[in-house]
Amino acid sequence: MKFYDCSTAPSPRLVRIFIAEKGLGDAIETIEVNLGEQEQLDNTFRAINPFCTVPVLETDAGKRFFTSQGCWRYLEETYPEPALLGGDAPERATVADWVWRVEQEGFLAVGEGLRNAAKRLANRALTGPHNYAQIPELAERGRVRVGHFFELLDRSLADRAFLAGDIYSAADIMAFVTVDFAGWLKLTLPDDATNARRWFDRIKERPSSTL
Ligand SMILES: N[C@@H](CCC(=O)N[C@@H](CS)C(=O)NCC(=O)O)C(=O)O
Repeated sequence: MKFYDCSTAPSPRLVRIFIAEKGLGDAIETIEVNLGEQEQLDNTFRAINPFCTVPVLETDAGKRFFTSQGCWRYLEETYPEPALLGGDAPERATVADWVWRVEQEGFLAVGEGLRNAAKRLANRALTGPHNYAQIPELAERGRVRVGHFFELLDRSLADRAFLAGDIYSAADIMAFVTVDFAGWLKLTLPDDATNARRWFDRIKERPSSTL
């Protein structure tokens, strides 16, 4: 299997951590795509992924998956243990609920804040093959939404160890990567978000968190 990665970017990090948690680090060849040099827009990479984004996972049979959640799904079905997308049906549905919520209200909010403000991303306000102009109001809105996401995290973790329940899951991976990603906007979990801070420190102890 091949994994097209960018070591500095948050979306492929979602898959990097998932691969490590499955214990598959040595079984997968990693190919670095330099987003700083805009390699994702080169014809060579477009031939691999016409959507011009990482991560991409390629099976030995040449089948490719173009989103972190597609990559997760393939890895989970192929290597079920440890389950990261939930064990039984209610758990799987709960993990899916949380992954959606964290992506929409956290990950994309940080992206909105960053991509509509960073000078190096002028005209690249959205990822993909098309150029879009930045909208400064969206940068501001993204920052406000991140604050609301932090509040949601803290509230949700008041009565449980992990986002989807008692077991670490892909929802925690997405939320952990999102909190780190928010650091790019110099936004951090507030001091009084004690539940979210406790959860964050616990995830940080996992060896995969450094990837
Ligand atoms: N929802 C997609 C998002 C993929 C994505 O946007 N990846 C970013 C890196 S975090 C990218 O490839 N950016 C290329 C660009 O900025 O043009 C996923 O989870 O795979």
